This record gives sequence, C-alpha cells and structure tokens, in this order.
Amino acid sequence: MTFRGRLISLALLIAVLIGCRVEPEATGWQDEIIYFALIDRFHNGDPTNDAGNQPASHVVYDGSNPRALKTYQGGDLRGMIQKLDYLDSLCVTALWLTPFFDNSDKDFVGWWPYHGYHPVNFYAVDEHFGTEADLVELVEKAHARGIKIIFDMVFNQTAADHPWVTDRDRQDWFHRDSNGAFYRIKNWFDQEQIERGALHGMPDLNQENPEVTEYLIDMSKYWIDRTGADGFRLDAVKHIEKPFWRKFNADVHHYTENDFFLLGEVFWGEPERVAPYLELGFDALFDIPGYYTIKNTFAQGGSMADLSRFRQQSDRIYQGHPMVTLVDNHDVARFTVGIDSYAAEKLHLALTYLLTTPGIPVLYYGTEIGLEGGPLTNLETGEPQDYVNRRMMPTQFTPAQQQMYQQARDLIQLRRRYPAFSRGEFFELYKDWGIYAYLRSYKDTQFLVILNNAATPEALYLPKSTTRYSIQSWGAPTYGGVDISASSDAIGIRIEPYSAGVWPVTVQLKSTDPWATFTDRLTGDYQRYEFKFIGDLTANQWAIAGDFTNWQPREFPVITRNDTLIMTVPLRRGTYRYKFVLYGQEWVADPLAQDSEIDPYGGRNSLVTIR
Ligand SMILES: [Ca+2]
Ligand SMILES: [Ca+2]
Ligand SMILES: [Ca+2]
Repeated sequence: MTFRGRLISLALLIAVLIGCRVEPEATGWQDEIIYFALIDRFHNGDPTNDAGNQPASHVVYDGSNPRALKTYQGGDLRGMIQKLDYLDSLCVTALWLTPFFDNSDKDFVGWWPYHGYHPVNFYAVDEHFGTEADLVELVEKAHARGIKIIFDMVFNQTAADHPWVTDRDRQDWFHRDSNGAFYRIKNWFDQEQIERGALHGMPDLNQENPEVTEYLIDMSKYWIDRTGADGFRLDAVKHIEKPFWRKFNADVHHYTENDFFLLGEVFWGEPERVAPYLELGFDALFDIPGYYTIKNTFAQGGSMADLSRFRQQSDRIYQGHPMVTLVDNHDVARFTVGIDSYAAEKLHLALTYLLTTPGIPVLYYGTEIGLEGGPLTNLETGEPQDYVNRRMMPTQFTPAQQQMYQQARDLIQLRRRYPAFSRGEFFELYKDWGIYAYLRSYKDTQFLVILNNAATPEALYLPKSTTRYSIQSWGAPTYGGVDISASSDAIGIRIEPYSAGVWPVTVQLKSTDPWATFTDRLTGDYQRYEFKFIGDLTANQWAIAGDFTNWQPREFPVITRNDTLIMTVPLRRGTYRYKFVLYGQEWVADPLAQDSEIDPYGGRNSLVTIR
C-alpha cells in the first residue's frame, strides 16, 4: 500500500468512526429522521457576515441580555456545511433549514428577521446567511454524506417593506380589505380571516391571483433546479387557500416526477382541524396534535391512557397518511420548559417514544442536548419571547449535554438499524396509568418497547399469553435498562422511574385489533383525588378536562355523599389546570377549586396541586 493509499484508508476509517455506523435497508421518506436547524442559530462559519447590511441587526447574546436574541446571532450556511459531520455523527438522514431568502434589512417593531420568514427577495440568499454558491455547496456536501436537504418555503407573507407592497401594478398581489389596507386576524375560527388576514401583521400574499401562484411555483422550481434540494417544508399552510396547495403540490410533484418531499405545516392542535389538509397532495403533514399529546404525557403529568386514546383517535382521522412527529420546534417552548424535576429523564423518555413509534420524526436543533429554553411569554412583563427557545447551538457540550447527545444518537441509530420502528405495525401489549408497552413488527423482526412514565420504580407482570397475543421468546435488551425475570405464565419486568426498555421478541398475534384493554392500575406516584360538586347535577352530566386528560372531557367514578357529588380522579404530584364540563358542553371553573388562573380565552382555569 502506498503512503497516499494509507492516508486515504485512514480518512475513510475516520469517516466511518465519526459517521453513522448503520446501513439502512430502506430509503423511502417514511424512513427519514429529520434534523431541523435555524440557520442563524446553528453555527457561525463566517464571522464577516454577522451584521449583514445593518450593524444594528447583530447584537451578541452573552447570557445576560435575552433581547439580543431578537437580532441575528451569526449562524450561516458556511456554518451548516461545517457541521455536516456533526449531523452525520448523530445519524440523522435529512436536514430542514429555516428559510434562506433575503430578509428585510429592517427590524419589524424591534424584531429582526433572523428566522427567515420575512422575505424581501425570493430569488436571493440573505446576506447574513451567505451566498447562493454556499447553498449549492451545502446541498452537494450533504448529499455526499447521504443527508437530504429540505428548504423552508414562505408563501403566505412577505416582509412589510417588500417592494411589491408599494408597487402600483401589484396592489392585487396582496389580500386587502375594502379600504385597500391589510387587516389582522381577529377571529381564529373564521377560515376566511385565517387565510386572508395579515399573520403577525405581515402583508398577506393573494394566491387567488393566478400571477402570484405562478410566481411562487416558478420560484420553487428555480431553487429545485439550482440546488438539487430534496424537499420543501411549507410554512403556514392553514393561512393559504386549499386550491393553491392542490395546484402547487401537483405541479411540483409532476415537475420532479414525484421525487420530491412536500411537508405541510398545518398548525392546529386537533386532528379534526388537520384532517381537511390530508387530501391536498402533501407527502406528509406535521402531527401538531401529537406534539401537544407528547408534551402533555411526558412533561406535564398526563397518563398513558390519554396517550393511547390520542393514538386511536388520530389513527382513525389521519387514515394512514404519513405524519411528521416531534417533541418540540421553534414555535413552541422547548420540551423541558416548565419541568421542575427529572427534566433530562422525561425528555429522554419522550424521545424514546418518538423514535420507536410510527411517523417521520423531526428533531429540533439542541433538543438532543436538552438546550435551555423558556416560556413563550415573559412571566413578569407579559411580552412574547419565543426567541428564548432559539438560543445558539453550543460549539462545545457540557458533560450532561454530551450524555444526552449520546442517548439521542443511540435512539436514532436504533431506529435506523431496524425498519420495524419506522415501517412496522404498531400493536399495544399493555397500558395502565403510567406504563405503556407496545410491539413493533416488520417482516420477521419484532421489538417490545416498554415505557415507565412514573416517578417511581415499577414492577409489572406481563402475561405471556392472552386472548390477543402470545409471547414465545425474547432476547437481551437492545436498548435501555430494565430487569426481566420469567415464570411459566408471565414476564416480570422491573423498570426504573422515567425509563424505557426495548427487546427483540417473538410474539404471535391472535388479534388484528392493535389496542389493548386499559388496566386501571396506578403507578406508585399516583393518588386518587376527590373533586366535589354541590348542585343540581347527576353523575353522568359531569365530566372533567385538564392537563391530566390532555384537555379531553373525561368521566370518572362519581358517588354521592349527603348533597355532594364526589368524583375520584387519579393524579400524580404536581399542579394541574382543569375545568368541569357540565351537560357535555358547558366548560366552567370548579367553584370549590384550590386556586385558579386566567385562561387564554378570557375565562378562568381551576388549579389543583397534589403534594
Ligand atoms: Ca456569520
Ligand atoms: Ca437582507
Ligand atoms: Ca394568507
């Protein structure tokens, strides 16, 4: 071997060692694991462009001046290129970037458009982010590593100072009221306002004008041709008329011979409101309702009963359409915000669920290391502050961050190594208040996943055979730490607080119904709390909805003592918001509540604290 040959082998060896060591069998979009980064917040590869055209657009965040996060922080496309090795080591397969378009060179009421959603020129790259050549290079170098690139396309709005806004010939390129002015969305149940109103006050493009639609489609094709990107994440889908999406999706799929991924963002919390967008030709939609359920279950004390209920409800509504699943993103508080204990463990458990259940998982940058965030609203001043969840990705990890990174990478590798997790059938084996056990089956591979969402160690006896299934054998745990012992008719499982286990198994399924019967067994961190109601009401007219029911009205056992109705609800330690739901429709505060707070709709939520 020549010296040069040795060098090359060494380089290859290093690439293999730092890169993802799995060779996936599958290559469809259903097998992708997407990483999502804000260009401005990921890595600064070129300090010369940090302030762009405006010195005021860049204020360095030093940890003590959170409002600096309303300006550009220096991340750019050169930085993304430099960090491809990192994404490779994390084992993700696709990268979604925030919009690269040339943003306004002005702030918008004190907020600089570092996020990329305020374009002034759809055919140029913003000067803070780099050049078109950088974008092309990023796609090429990502492809060389087997990583796909997804661009974020903004079709709903432009920056307030986009030249079209004052162009006399383009007045009908925007939605306007009868006075020719832009108008704000006030009623979030009025679909016409949602589509034609000015989102966050930004000029709203008029896609009913065929010139606008043609422009947006031509521009999209330009970037596909110019860069070789693999897909688009389509912003603010619910704010644009459905016929536009039908045409856009069909045109782009036709143009790319269906070899292009179109991912729609329909930001509604209820599957019923996402459902009307399933048939418009997107390859996938975000599972925003699933996000809220994951947050509720794993961060806010929700139960496995409600997690399973959500799965059943959304399976019925989504009807097999691919959904992109998440534990957080740039529009919400980071997953760990508001968790007062076991935050890292709870995040890890949520990620274990995300990466072992159906869907196309997306990981928000920094979530793999538990990057710090904060509430969306400043609790003291009442100001919005989404920027606190968009801090710069650190270039060096603390030992705790490094440990979380390794756990996330191990989970991602698990999903990539075994298509059972991305493609397999989902089948519940067991669920109670705090424990969820399910099977993933693909071809001749089966895995059993068990999650303990309780603050207490739990011991569980899982019957080897029921009317629904028969467990014939199992191997050593593939992931997680759980003790197993077996008797002739049950598997004894000991599982630590907020932890998970994954094993290869051989299970014979006797039923085609994937949903197990709920077992009313409390994990050790639960107690039964009594809600009381005095008044003219029968038991079946009284339900409760709150953090602990995923805000779905639920009926629990009710007894009458003297003139008082008593409803017994399992709750674990913590503080929960809730309301009573009377006669199936009337949402009211609990007159006997321990405490209350203002709800987002101008009423009051009741509060209960379990110590
Ligand atoms: Ca820079
Ligand atoms: Ca600019
Ligand atoms: Ca619109």
